[in-house]
Amino acid sequence: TTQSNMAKKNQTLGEFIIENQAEFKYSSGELSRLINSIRLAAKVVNHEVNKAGLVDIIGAAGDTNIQGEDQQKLDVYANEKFIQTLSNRNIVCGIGSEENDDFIAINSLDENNQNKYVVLIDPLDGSSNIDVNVSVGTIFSVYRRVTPVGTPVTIDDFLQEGNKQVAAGYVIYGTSTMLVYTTGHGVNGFTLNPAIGTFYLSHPSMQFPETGNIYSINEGNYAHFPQGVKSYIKYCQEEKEDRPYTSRYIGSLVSDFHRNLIKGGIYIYPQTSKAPNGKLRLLYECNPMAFLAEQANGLASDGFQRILDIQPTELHQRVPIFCGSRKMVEKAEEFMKNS
Ligand code: P6P
Repeated sequence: TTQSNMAKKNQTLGEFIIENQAEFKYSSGELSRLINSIRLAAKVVNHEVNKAGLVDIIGAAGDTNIQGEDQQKLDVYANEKFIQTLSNRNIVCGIGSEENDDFIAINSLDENNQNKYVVLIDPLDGSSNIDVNVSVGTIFSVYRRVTPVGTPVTIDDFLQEGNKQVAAGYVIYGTSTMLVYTTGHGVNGFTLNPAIGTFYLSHPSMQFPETGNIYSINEGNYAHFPQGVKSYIKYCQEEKEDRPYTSRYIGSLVSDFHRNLIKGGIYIYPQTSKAPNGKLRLLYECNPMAFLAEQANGLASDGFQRILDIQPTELHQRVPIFCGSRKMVEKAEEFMKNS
């Protein structure tokens, strides 16, 4: 973390972005404008999420997305808001979203389109939790395009290894609404003051504790886990040294990740019989969370290799993920490699 990340009492997100503009290397302020548009969309979506139970915005919109999941109206709403905000500001040349089968090219037929960023987004992850008033989140991932500016954006601009990300983060719509993001210079958390619609730097330079005693996994799938995962779960539960650990599983990736980032812990979504490649998507869930994890001195792997080194092959592909406190991920990988 650089000197400029040192917390300034009550610094706002706007001031933080300006102060750290210099760190967005090669960026002519576009990346700052991109983060600002995420900030705006987050406030708009937060407003709807916070009153979800009050208006007839809940309930399946009748469609299903590519994942075959019921599309809740709030999913659709959040997707539209983020796409609209990112498109209107003429900052990105393409968007890939969990809610859209194919990527969206933005003004790519305009040969004057000098925009060099593409964004991948899960507009409302864990949306099935909305009906039961459990925290949900938005996850985003930003790359510099690989095709020349002024030409149509292609799938290659989206299928980049996670180690090429220039920014990544999430919004968590929880007991408070926070924006947590990185541009490769550490992880910083901003809390929204809804009364005035301003995000304040509340968690400067966030770091995973080296180890922890919380493991997050859906043990309902135990019978179908790989042996290495079964052995690691038994390791977490045995009465020895600093164990047994505590099992905490909210069923909302952003919430489980955020709690582990603050308290220490590991989140695992391994392969199961229903999900032979795991359930979480590489491009707009695992890669952004892996970038954040590593920037916060944690780890993220598929059990064997760094998530950030996986070469994507298609927009909605799924990978298993083990992420969180360094020592806990290393231990889980030991069980995976020796099973
Ligand atoms: P399961 C929510 O649908 C999600 O994508 C993540 O937010 C969450 O961690 C996971 O799936 C929960 O999946 O199979 O345990 O219900």
